[in-house]
Amino acid sequence: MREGEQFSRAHFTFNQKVELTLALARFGVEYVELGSPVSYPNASQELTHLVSLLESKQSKTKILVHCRCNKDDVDKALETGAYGINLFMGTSAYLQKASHGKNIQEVAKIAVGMVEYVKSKGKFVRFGCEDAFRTNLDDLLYICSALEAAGVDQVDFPDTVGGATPFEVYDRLSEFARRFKFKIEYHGHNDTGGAISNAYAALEAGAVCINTTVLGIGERNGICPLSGLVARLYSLNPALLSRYNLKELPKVDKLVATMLGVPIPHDMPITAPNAFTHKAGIHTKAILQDSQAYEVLRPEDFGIKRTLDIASRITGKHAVAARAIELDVELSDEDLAAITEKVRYAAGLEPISLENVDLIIKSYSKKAKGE
Ligand code: HCA
Ligand code: CU
Repeated sequence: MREGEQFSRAHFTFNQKVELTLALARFGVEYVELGSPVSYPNASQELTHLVSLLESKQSKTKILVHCRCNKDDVDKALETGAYGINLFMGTSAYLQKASHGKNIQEVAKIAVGMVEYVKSKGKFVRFGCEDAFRTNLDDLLYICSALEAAGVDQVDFPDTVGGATPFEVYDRLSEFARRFKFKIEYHGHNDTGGAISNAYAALEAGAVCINTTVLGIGERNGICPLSGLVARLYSLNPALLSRYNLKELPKVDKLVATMLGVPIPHDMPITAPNAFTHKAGIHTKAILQDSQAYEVLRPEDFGIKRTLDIASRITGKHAVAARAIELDVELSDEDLAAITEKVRYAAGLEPISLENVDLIIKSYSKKAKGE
């Protein structure tokens, strides 16, 4: 939710945050990351309320608070009763210069101080090396050694500008997973369209925590979408996702789209309006025989119905025949061929609807002909 709120069109009210947190908990996410208690006037009270709300429901979902490495901010975050603190600071040369003006030794010193402080309070703490993929390897190793010695639980490696390739993500994270004992987290932006593949590469490299947002919203064009990561993993092995309530996923995406006043993007895995719509005659014929012929995901596992788009100029007789059965209209082979040609011809002139197709089919029914 912290990254999601950085999407320029997002302005979640407190009630919307409550609704969204509960929806995410129903889906079964492990953590909800919320923004800093000092990010806006009521942030601290809202955080406290959301923490106790999840506790009162005995939810397994935990709240983490994103926090600058600043003791006052951390103290306020700890007061909310959240499960843990997500610290962060820029580590790349760009951010050392343009963001805080500190070199890597200074950054490490501040980070270590804050990690030790949070640990002394008995809380989960992770540190995010902002812009990790443009951070000099020696600098990254230096700060990670310091964080490990300080007892950090988890380190996040964000691709802050979304420029990393899946191979870079895999190489860097597998090296850090080999060298260090802390848990590896990945947070990847989508500036070059690779957020889902990069998140997957991170998991293969040993990351155990992947940041996602609903619909992939976030700063600029956002990060890895939740449904994208779910699709990526589900197609490999559904058992990887057995802890989640997959049928809640379309509801979560719809909820956020409604809150933002935007449609679900046409290319969103699983939840796009046409993610399971088949159109070409060759496809619909095969799908009617075996849905796996043209599907790598099973829509019914997400509570979604597959549809055949038969009202098109590239439709085929098998799709028309299936629709006739749905309409309880009996057709001869010649009628079926004639209807298919009519639909293809009509849809070639201008877009037509399923109702138009239904009218054509019904006009061939024995009863209609008799009359
Ligand atoms: C930000 C940058 C961040 C932080 C990620 C993190 C990024 O603060 O907006 O702390 O895990 O992409 O680097 O979102
Ligand atoms: Cu980010």
